[in-house]
Amino acid sequence: TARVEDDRTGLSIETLKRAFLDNLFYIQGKFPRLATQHDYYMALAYTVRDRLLQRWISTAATYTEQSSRTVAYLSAEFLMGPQLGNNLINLGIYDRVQQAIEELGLNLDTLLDQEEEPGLGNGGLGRLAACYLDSMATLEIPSLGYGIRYEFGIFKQGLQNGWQVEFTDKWLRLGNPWEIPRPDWAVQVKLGGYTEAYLDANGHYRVRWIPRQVVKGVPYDTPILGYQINTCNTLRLWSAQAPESFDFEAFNSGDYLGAVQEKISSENLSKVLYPNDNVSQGKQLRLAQQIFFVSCSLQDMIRILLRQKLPLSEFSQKFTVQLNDTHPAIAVAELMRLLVDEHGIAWDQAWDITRNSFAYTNHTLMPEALERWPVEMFGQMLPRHLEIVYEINHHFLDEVRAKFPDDGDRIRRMSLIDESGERFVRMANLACVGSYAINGVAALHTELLQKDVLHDFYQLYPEKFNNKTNGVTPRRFMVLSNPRLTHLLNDTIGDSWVQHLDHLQKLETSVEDASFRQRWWEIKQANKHDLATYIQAHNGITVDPESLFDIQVKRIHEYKRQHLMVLHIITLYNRLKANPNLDITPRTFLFGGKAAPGYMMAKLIIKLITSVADVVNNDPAVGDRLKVVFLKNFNVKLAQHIYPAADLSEQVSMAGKEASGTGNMKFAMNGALTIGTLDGANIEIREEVGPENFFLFGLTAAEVKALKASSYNPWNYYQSNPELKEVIDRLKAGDFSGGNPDLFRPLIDSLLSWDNYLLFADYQSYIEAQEKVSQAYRDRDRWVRMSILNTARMGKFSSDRSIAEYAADIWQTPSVKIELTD
Ligand code: 26Y
Repeated sequence: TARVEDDRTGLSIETLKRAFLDNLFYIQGKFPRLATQHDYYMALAYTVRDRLLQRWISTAATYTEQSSRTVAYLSAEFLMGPQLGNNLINLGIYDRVQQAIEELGLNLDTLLDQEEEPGLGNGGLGRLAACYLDSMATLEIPSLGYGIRYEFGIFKQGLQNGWQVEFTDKWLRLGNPWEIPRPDWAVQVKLGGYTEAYLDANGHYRVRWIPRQVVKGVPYDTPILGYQINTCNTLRLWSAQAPESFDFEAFNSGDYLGAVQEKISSENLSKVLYPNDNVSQGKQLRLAQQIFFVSCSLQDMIRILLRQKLPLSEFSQKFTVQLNDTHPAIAVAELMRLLVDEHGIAWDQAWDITRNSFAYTNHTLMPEALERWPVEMFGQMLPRHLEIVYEINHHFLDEVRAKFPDDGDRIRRMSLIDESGERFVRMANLACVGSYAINGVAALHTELLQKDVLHDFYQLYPEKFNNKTNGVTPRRFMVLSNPRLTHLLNDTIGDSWVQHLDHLQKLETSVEDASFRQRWWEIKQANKHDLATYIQAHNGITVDPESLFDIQVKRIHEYKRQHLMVLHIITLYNRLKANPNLDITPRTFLFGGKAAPGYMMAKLIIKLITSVADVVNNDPAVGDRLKVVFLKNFNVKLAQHIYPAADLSEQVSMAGKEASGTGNMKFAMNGALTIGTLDGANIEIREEVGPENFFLFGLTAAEVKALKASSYNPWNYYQSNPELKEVIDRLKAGDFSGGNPDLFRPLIDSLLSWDNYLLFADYQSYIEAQEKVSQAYRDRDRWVRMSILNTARMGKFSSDRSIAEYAADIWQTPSVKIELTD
């Protein structure tokens, strides 16, 4: 008798169709005549989730049986992007599902487009965490991602009259089929109140913390499947709730409204993601979010350890805890508290365990991003943690004094407490002291950490420092987002590159093959055509797919210098106005990115871009030669349409400011050429692709430092460079603001009087490099060769390589094979 495939695990087209219709009926409660496209999306998502669950359970069972050493990746942000398409790719059933869906008279792209992406991150740091989860699963490394289940993720960006407006991101409104709540594993987190000392039954001095408030953390799990492997790890996000017992008391005492208030204030903890990228505001609720998810996660790890019958002394053998920047760095004090206060372990032993458990990744050189909490606020919310921080500091400063006697300045700089004015707890210092490894995210960044930002810690603990250059997952950013290119690559060199990105090297011989080059060109054109269609639909602007697509997408920040690209656009515009018949390379300039809602200068940069777009796009003298487009609400979903369609990737930060960048990698993998400074990972990308295949400009980090030390004056550049002067003068005159000279004044004034990020110093070099870009693009054959070589040489920038290095050098986590049991 023919065996009927299981409805929940079978992968044949017939079974997939049956399971899909079943889920539509029994989960969505709809039948085809009433179902919306979103209902169909949900039915498909549940069909896929069932197949993940089978692998997930085998994985959990294996890890438990083997007590596998596990990475706990602690991050306040996970910018996952849509899940359905990625899971289809990793399950290896994309084509089959596409066929099944078509046979049912539906369209897979339409269904994929229904998914509301979980925007639980700001930008690079959060997206890196998501790429790393994919790579850890693919490399079969046991891992748990721990974070916050924000009810509202990063705001949705709208444009009104060219200005950014923010809308709440209600991503959970229609339900989230990918998560499974685990209320039985809920834990409690204490806040506020006071501490008191007591003697325990053995006469030992102990401290107990009497909190003012207790919040319940409920975990929601999302399965993270590796690429064509059975490993299915977990992303565990904590949602804050009021504990029943707590508001009950208030209720019984008659304070009903107070009880409800308490509930609201508890649930606030996981309400909304702070939308700041690279600036810390020191807000109390933000500190509460940090202790909330960190305490939940550490308690969860201890539960797992004890369930496996392992003693607490083996915490650091069972887990290695990666701190994604300082956002979870309070974990150092919290683990000490759990071990010493709650589990009765002696301080010295607890400190050994703690120091062997944590590793810290730094992501930024921006001074304003360094987190510091006013001691007053910290002590109000976390009275016991403040005592513990003081105690750690006491021991630590003794250690510093032993190695560097009579060096008061060093003590003041390294202390966990900043006492130069109002007192602050320094989270980077806490992370450095409490971790066995400290890493930067690109070679230059790690070097600058050692030289500047963390120099004192480097002198004390040189052996802790190491570099881990970032990477991105080729599954999402090539296979899923660029199917045309993927087919060509598979046809040409087979598909092993998806797991071994360095195999793309095999493409190098095809550079000489004219028909391959032709296919390469046609694929880029087709991708550009798709993006042009999107732009037409969303912006109402007609762009020419034959023009050079010149793109900058990332958070809006002065150090990233979106406005340098604007200076170039106005320069070209001025040239065309002066010489209408000028033969220039037609370009489409594309921008995308969100500004932090409180960052006025970033918002003004968006208004500048949209204002320049209005003038340039509507000037008949320009015709179709220049088009400027601001794509609103740049997120992972949109990013996946953009990278494959780029000719030129703009990576133009002031050297020494962008820790790594990861968009730079996504562009280059998809065959875009880069115009960039010697900053972050740009340096390593240029090394890999070859200087002849990269458009370099601008000062080096060392030159930036020297110029700033020698009292830089932007005014001199303005006076001595006629094209630059004309650009600024036109802005000043109001040529791009309907004659209003005030609109962009804050921006112009800042450039003319400080120019903190040296746009004027780099202007001429940038313009000249752009000239070379325009020339290169005119020679199609040469351009295509460069484009192919960029893709062929990007092997290093797979997040698989990064994660393999973390595993070997920091984590010491062997991979664990998962067999499917049914
Ligand atoms: C303090 C808090 C408000 C804060 C929140 C978010 C501080 C920083 C951030 C985000 C930082 C971030 O995204 N950094 C980026 O990390 C990427 C991954 O390592 C790098 O590629 C990128 O250069 C860096 O800016």
